[in-house]
Amino acid sequence: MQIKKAQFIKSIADYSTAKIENIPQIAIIGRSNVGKSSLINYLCNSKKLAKVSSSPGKTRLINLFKINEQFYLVDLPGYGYAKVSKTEQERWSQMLEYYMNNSDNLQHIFLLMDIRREPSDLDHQMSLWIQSCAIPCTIIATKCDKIAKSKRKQVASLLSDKLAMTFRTHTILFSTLAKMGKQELLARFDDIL
Ligand SMILES: Nc1nc2c(ncn2[C@@H]2O[C@H](COP(=O)(O)OP(=O)(O)OP(=O)(O)O)[C@@H](O)[C@H]2O)c(=O)[nH]1
Ligand SMILES: [Mg+2]
Repeated sequence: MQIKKAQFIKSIADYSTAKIENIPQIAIIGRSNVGKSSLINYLCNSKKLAKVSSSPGKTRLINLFKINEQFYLVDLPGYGYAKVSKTEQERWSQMLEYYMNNSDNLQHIFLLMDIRREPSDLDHQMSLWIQSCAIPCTIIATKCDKIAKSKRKQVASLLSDKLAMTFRTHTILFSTLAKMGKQELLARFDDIL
């Protein structure tokens, strides 16, 4: 796939009342600061389509991007940012759970994992949710530029097992900085849609 057109459509606080088009959705999820917004910008050849921040917790709403007038790419709020209140964290988790249980057009989830980090409790919870909703998933190992080239494949190949995925999950090595993984990810879109 080639991304010819990418538009920001809207930010949604309450998915239950959101008016959106009946087109396929592909969602991007992962802990705060893992690189979700950067990935969207890199894929869409844009510097500022999605807001990137060095301070975690930037994306607090569900952001919808429409790609090639064909499907929505959904930037979900990052989880696990320690400095937000319990109430806010609870709100996030309800928002994500609602979305995952009610988005009938959701065809695939890209679960982003920082290649340097061990999966957190919330990553495990996310993996369980994804599997319990039976949504097909691909793991994206982000920030691959941060570890030695020789180690990347091996470290990334362990993620699926570490996240207790029942099926061996396709894993893509990715880095916006080193410009890695874009073509593989775009090819994945073709497979999904
Ligand atoms: N080294 C490196 N840093 C990256 C890469 N991708 C993103 N970053 C940095 O990681 C930080 C967070 O990136 P974002 O794209 O805002 O992360 P996010 O997952 O959208 O974060 P939230 O919206 O807070 O959930 C920024 O400082 C980025 O510059 C990468 O491939 N390599
Ligand atoms: Mg973001």
